Amino acid sequence: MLLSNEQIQQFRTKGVLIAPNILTESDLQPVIDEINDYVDRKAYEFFNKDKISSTFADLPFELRISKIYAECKEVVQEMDIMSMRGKAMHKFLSNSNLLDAVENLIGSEITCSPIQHLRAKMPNNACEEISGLQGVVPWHQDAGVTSEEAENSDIVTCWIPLLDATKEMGCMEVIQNAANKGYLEHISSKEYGTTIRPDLIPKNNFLVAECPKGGVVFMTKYTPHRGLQNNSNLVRWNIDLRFQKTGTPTGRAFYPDFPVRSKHDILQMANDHAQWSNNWEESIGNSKEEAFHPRVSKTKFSI
Ligand SMILES: O=C(O)CCC(=O)C(=O)O
Ligand SMILES: [Fe+2]
Repeated sequence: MLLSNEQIQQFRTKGVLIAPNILTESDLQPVIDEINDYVDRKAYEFFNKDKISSTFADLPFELRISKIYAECKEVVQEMDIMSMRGKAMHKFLSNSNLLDAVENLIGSEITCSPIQHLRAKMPNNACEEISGLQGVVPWHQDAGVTSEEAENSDIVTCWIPLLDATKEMGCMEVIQNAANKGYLEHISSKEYGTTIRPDLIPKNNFLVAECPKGGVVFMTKYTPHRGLQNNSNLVRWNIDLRFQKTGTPTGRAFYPDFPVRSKHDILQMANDHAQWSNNWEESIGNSKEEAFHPRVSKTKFSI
């Protein structure tokens, strides 16, 4: 869906835009069906190995995985875009309603960054220990988890809920009008993960970024944000994708990026699921991740 001039202006000045009605049910449903199939497969696999007490087959999308997770955390081990490598998800990466809006923000030559995730943020009562893509995320800028070579890349984060994301469910919180400060030093601690140095976190213009299904939260790579705790009984499902101008570094050169919209290029990987999937498989197999240097400061800082 195209953005209005007012929305584009808002993104430029505030560094964040919550835009409802970007995606339709038929854009999202194939992705949800594919995730449901994955959860179903895992449920039967674990049930047959006596790892869980039930397949929880009668529970809906927003509940089922939390019950499985409470009994067996392994269920999320391979649950991300690059490990599932599903056909519907691959197709969604070049969804035209989404790209129409992205084009309004970064122009018509668009590359899909390999920094992309599927998150099932678990209800706080699902079990005692919740971490990674299932847990809370501390204050950060996406530039803080990207290497410095992407400094000049114009990257837009698209945070896409798969059901209405409310404060109670642990939607994001964003700091508006702060992206123009550029990169803020990040530190990494065992307890908090990678986060903006606490004394550098802006003190005002907070926005709880509730977003209805079909909507998208757009952010720049310098927009400070965090993921709140899920205090509801439901799983807060979302995907977060990043798009940027083709030809600019993604900050993860060893993972596959590919053009998804262009007036000149042939969109080969966007049209070829097998090629995309193989590229991911190979680069994960080569585990070049050791070569990845996020911009986290090495200096000690206690929080
Ligand atoms: O989903 C969350 O809670 C945090 C997501 C995030 O940091 C991102 O999409 O960049
Ligand atoms: Fe983020």
